[in-house]
Amino acid sequence: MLHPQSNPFRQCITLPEFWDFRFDPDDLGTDAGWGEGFTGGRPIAVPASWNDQFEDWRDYLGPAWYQTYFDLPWGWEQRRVALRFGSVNYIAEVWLNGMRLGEHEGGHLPFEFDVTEHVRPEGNLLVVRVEGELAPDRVPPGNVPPDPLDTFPRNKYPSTSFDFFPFCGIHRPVLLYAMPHGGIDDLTVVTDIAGNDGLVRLHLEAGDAATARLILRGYGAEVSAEVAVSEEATLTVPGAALWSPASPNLYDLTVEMLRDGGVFDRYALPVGIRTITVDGDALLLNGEPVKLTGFGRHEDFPVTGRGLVPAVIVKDYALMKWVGANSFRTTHYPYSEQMMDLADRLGFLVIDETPAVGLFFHEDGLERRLALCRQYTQEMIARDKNHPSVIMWSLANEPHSKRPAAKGFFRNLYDLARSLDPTRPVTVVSAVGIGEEAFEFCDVACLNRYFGWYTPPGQVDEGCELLSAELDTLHGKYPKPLLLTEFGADTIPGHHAQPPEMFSEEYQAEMLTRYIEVLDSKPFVVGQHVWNLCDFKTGQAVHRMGGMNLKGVFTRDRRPKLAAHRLRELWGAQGSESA
Ligand code: GCB
Repeated sequence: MLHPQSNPFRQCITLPEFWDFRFDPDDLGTDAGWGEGFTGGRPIAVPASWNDQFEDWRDYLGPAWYQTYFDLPWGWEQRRVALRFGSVNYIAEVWLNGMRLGEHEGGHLPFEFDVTEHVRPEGNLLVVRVEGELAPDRVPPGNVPPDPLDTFPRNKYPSTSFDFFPFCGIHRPVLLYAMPHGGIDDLTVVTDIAGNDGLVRLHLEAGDAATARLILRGYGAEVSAEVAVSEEATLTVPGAALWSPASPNLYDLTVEMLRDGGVFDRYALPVGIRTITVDGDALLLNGEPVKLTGFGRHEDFPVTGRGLVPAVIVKDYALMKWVGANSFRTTHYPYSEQMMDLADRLGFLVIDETPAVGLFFHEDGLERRLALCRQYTQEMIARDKNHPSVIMWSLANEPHSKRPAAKGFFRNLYDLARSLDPTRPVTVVSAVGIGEEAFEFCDVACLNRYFGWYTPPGQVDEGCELLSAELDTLHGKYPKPLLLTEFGADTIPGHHAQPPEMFSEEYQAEMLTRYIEVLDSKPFVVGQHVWNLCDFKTGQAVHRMGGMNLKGVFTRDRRPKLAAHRLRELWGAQGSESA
């Protein structure tokens, strides 16, 4: 699924930043015909969650309605026109000029409608009903009955089965875009290395049985080819400048569609030539072992909630560079396309995770949850397959996999991911550890651990011994690369204690330091991701002071705690990027 772009053949506009908005707590809107337009709305910002924009509606997750008007830009009447939503959490139902276009389930991934037949030159009315209730047969699930097998039930309000606030609303831009009829629909790029040559394999999908011209430029090279649309094409780049965190080299690929001797469509894509493979215990980037340092993170910021804030993205990359991180996991859902584009440019390695967090395996609703997970896996790979920064797909975070159904569930998803993308390793991020049967077939094992925090609390020494022993046991059973994808401690900024004690800045710094010593001592551990880059909003719970998870090494407003300075020493950051 290509991200819309503007050039002489395509045009993309963003719909306005203020829409009309109504909460609908009694769910009257559908029967009252609000899809054809409603009155009495108040202004709301798009993109942004609704929860923090108004007083008194923070915890409201039920139905709400958005509407906006737009005119078509000049010259669009002859074009194919589509309407694209970057992310709406959780269910979106969409009407254009009173006509229901359809609906989409699941936040964090884009969806679009071909509206060529329904748009008017002017006075278009777009209405969206959004609803984000928590339910056991949704993914991620909520309002799940307690599981007797769960040794650490954590009650929260709202009752999520995950540890972040269930923000609702239109979270990423809504785009309207025009393309030529019969133009480029999709493009898949896979890169490889042969000696000093870079190989760029392309598969193009387009409406017309036409010819395409491919041109790859950069680093003194220009390679081109003309191919029939359905054909696989390979461009060979002699002496290729490979993509890596140290040198995030990106070539400019231009695809032009040709008809009657002229160009009628064009799409440009940055291409990073690199390989990512697993060999024994090692993760290899361009054939060389790579070790990941970095974080889990959240799309989370005051007032805007989970809405896209480009300045926060830039800031977070600057913070990650400053501490010496080279990677992150998109915990616990795919991040914005803007975030992924910058990962390519700035040379970050990304473990791209579906929104499947907190899965459980009671028979009730299981089939529906599997269907949703398959949908998310497909949508995520379709969206992100061309990013050199994406080095791994994560099918889920911390599934409650102690029931037998879990193994078949993940085998199904693993096979799907590998069939859609045979080039990248696939993983499941586990809190279960040795009993995580998906580790048998996953290419890499990812583990989250909080020894010295939740259990045993306050004891870093014991925690590190447990960690060390468990890593060895896991690796003994699953001889493959292992990543510690979460470890950390809640920390109140400004709270100090000597000797270190829980919630003090010293405890967090100490715990991370000691964990990193253990991880560095195990050659099969190829990655260390601290939980979390920044403090973030959660529901209310006894273990979530002020409705916040405080495991950030930066505060929610991005100020460093002691641990951020410590990581900078440990990970050897050379200093922030020059201006
Ligand atoms: C985890 C979860 C993460 C939580 C974290 C915690 O294992 O994956 O979503 O926020 O623990 O702080 O408890």
